Amino acid sequence: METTIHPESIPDYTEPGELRILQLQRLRATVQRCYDHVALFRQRMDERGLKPADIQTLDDVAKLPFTQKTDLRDTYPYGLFAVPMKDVVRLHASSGTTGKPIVVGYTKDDLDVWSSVMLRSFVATGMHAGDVLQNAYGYGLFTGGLGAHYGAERLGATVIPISGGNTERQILVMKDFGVTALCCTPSYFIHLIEQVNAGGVRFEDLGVKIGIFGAEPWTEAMRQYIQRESGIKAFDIYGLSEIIGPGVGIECSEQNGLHIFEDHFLMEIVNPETDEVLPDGGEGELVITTLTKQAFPMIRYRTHDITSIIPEHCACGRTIRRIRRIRSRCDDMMIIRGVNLFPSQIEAALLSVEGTVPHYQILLTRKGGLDQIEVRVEVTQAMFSDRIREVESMQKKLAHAIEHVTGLRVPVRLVEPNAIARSEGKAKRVIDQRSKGEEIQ
Ligand code: DLL
Repeated sequence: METTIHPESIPDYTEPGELRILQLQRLRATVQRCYDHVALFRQRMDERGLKPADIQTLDDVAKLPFTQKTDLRDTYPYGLFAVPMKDVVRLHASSGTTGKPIVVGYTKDDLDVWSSVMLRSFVATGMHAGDVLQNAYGYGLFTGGLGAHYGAERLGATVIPISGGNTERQILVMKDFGVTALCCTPSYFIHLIEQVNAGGVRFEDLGVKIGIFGAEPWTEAMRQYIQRESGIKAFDIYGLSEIIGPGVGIECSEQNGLHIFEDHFLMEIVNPETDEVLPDGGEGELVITTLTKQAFPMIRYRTHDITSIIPEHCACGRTIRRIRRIRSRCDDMMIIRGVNLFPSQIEAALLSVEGTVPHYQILLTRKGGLDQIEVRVEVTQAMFSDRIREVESMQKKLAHAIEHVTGLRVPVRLVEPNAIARSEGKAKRVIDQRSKGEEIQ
């Protein structure tokens, strides 16, 4: 597919040397701004005897203190803002896992940068002015809806601000409004495909060509499933509220890694245990420093997302670097009988077996002081009504596929169609009942 070059996407083609000069200039300005306006950051710099002027090269970023999600909680709601509230024109929030949300703020310039990186993201997928985008990311405090909205408008696409949920209406709009591109979470898109098919319509007859999916981990196997079942081309988009929202990075027509908009976001990969910075290619935790954010700049933010930088140039011609799709969050890693296990491994294994639909949940319990795991997988109606023996053989096949990928024998239980709750946003794949006492099922 040929990539359309929109005038505003030109920075993707900056010479690498030029980019590094720009990054250093912006890094130094960001560090100075944080030092001057964010008490916690200044205190941490002072504790290390560091001054903003000590940042002389890009590698000096490693001297700076990390920022953690707990820092955002501890300074709730506005303690890390670097501008007075009169300059903050928008707030978003992401629901933390415990208690209070994380609050993030934007100046007018921040919103401008956000629209610009989202515009570039859409361009990378081959979208242009004239495309009709069904924006099924949630509007509201979640960054997905409004982030995609303004980027697509800026591109000149027609945006349908339908938000998440209300599947019947989503389908009606897809059928009647000439939709050519759609964005939502990959798990919700799978639900949409199923519901379209249930109404007797083939998804590929709808006219949707491009899907922009993110906000949760998904695998290459899931992409293949989506593309096969829907006939669209599916792109992975990455971002997080603390950095800007969606638009930190996106895949291009090569669909082989996500380009990070490095003129706005400086990336490092660190070993999550030792905090050591890894060379390009090493897998570890993505750490991001914002280079242009005004209201809510982030220095060395620990994303908890596991990936690696792809050292090779991309065939699409962009010189900004890529990361591999996010494998998992560090906190999603399960340790079962001493083996590290990621939900994405389970997903890839399940999708390698025909006859399942990619609705699954991983149930963690504790028995006799040991962590137990069970994988629940939905099967198609046809499969479910088959004889017990066939269900058993399917369970075995799935367990075998998981063992092949992970080296672990994991019990698999087939459940009836629709037994696993559908999400309109981020899917909940892991149900952790380990803290609820023993043997609760
Ligand atoms: O999910 C922003 C977003 C909206 C991204 C729409 C893409 C599309 P948060 O709610 O703050 O923001 O969640 C951020 O979601 O740290 C990752 O763990 C996960 N995540 C986001 N995109 C991807 C992706 C939005 N493409 C957290 N692959 C991040 C895997 C993703 N995980």
